[in-house]
Amino acid sequence: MTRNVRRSTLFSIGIALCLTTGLSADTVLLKDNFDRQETDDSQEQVGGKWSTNSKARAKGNKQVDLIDGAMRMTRHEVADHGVSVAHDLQFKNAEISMRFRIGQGDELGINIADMKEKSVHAGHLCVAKIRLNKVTIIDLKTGRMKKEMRDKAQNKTLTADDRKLIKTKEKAFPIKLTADTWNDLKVEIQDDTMTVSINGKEVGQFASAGIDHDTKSRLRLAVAKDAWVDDIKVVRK
Ligand SMILES: [Ca+2]
Repeated sequence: MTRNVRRSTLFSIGIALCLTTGLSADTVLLKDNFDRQETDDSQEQVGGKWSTNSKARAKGNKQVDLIDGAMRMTRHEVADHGVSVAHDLQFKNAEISMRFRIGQGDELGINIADMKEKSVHAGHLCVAKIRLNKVTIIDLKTGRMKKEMRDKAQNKTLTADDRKLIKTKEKAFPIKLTADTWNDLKVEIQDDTMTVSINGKEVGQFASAGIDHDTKSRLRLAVAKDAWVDDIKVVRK
């Protein structure tokens, strides 16, 4: 057998195996049930390859705590930014699921970034922001986190047209959740479309160019004040 024939035979066998066993391209990138405890509870020891912004933004104060088998993220009073808990993962399309719990007036962002993307501030690509009364799906890459837009916003020089453009990059959906109660969340990213479901029901979906980014590489949980998360799973599609 020539090398090419052998190679194509192996390839055919591979395809046949995939077809007969029904294997798909789905890969579990992350699965964490937070059923562990810190070795020193006074320290921030999240484990599971998570990183936080407590050193950079909260003078090293503990903001992320493992309690009752879940992860609680609480903004420290000295912090100059919301809490961010990040995990590196590579994907274009994925299904991100978790259980979450937020309080009155609070907000949990499922934030996707590519730290190598230089056209935007801090790698921001897209986000699903969850509040008790509203879910907002935002294309940050071609919207408000695009460098020039963000610079203008910082300098307070956004024009009416800029604001109009930014508005087209996000969509909000009304919901009604109970404060301090666990909910199931699913965020699906498929090409340019992000879909959010809560407690098994689709809340809404939004399509925009920035969501289509090929090399997503970081998941960030962004918390305004106080939120709990458990049973997080990310599957690459
Ligand atoms: Ca748990």
